[in-house]
Amino acid sequence: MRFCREHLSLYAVTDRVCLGARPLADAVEASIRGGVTMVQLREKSLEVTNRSLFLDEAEELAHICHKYGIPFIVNDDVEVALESHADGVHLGQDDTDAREARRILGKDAIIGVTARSVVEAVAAEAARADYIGVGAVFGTATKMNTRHIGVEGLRAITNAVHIPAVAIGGVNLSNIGELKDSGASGVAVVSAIFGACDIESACRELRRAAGGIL
Ligand code: TZP
Ligand code: MG
Repeated sequence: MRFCREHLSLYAVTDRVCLGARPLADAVEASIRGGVTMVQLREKSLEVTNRSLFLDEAEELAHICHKYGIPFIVNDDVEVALESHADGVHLGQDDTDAREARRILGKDAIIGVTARSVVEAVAAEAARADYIGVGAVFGTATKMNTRHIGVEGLRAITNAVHIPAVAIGGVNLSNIGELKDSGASGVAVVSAIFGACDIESACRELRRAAGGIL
């Protein structure tokens, strides 16, 4: 699928801890009905303990996202992205290099890279990443050991590169407005989506608010 910066408007990143017993596929479908513009499967424990379940989930989510015409991205694992027919992969600084991921997935793949500093952002752009994920912008309980860079840190990074940036980390309805004029093309959200009781309406409100920051 051809990537455009509008796909970053409201980027849902999955988390099974937030979901509890609720089925992942239902949650993702509800998020899309609520207006999510791109989905990432992020499985921090399964990727190590049960790769075949990770692949099954990726295939199921790829199918759902494609039914609604939005891109589906796999966190970390280039092989799972390839085998599940995902549209791309999101890579941290310790994951596969973006150039290597592009070689494996092909020129049309969507490659995202986490950037927590201007240096990392400039390197991601040089490696032909399609977008950067920048954060943690606000404090977050979802990811351990992450530094909180603030809106100023986000702005310094978006000013340093031409590729689109998505803000991640603690983004919710009450702070999303602070991202106006930050240069972000959208928000990547975990707990304010998948921890919500009503995922569809949470996404509808976040999508409306995300429209206000651009
Ligand atoms: N990368 C930086 S912060 C974060 C990731 C994956 C977690 C964001 O989760 P939440 O619940 O939206 O704060
Ligand atoms: Mg990673």
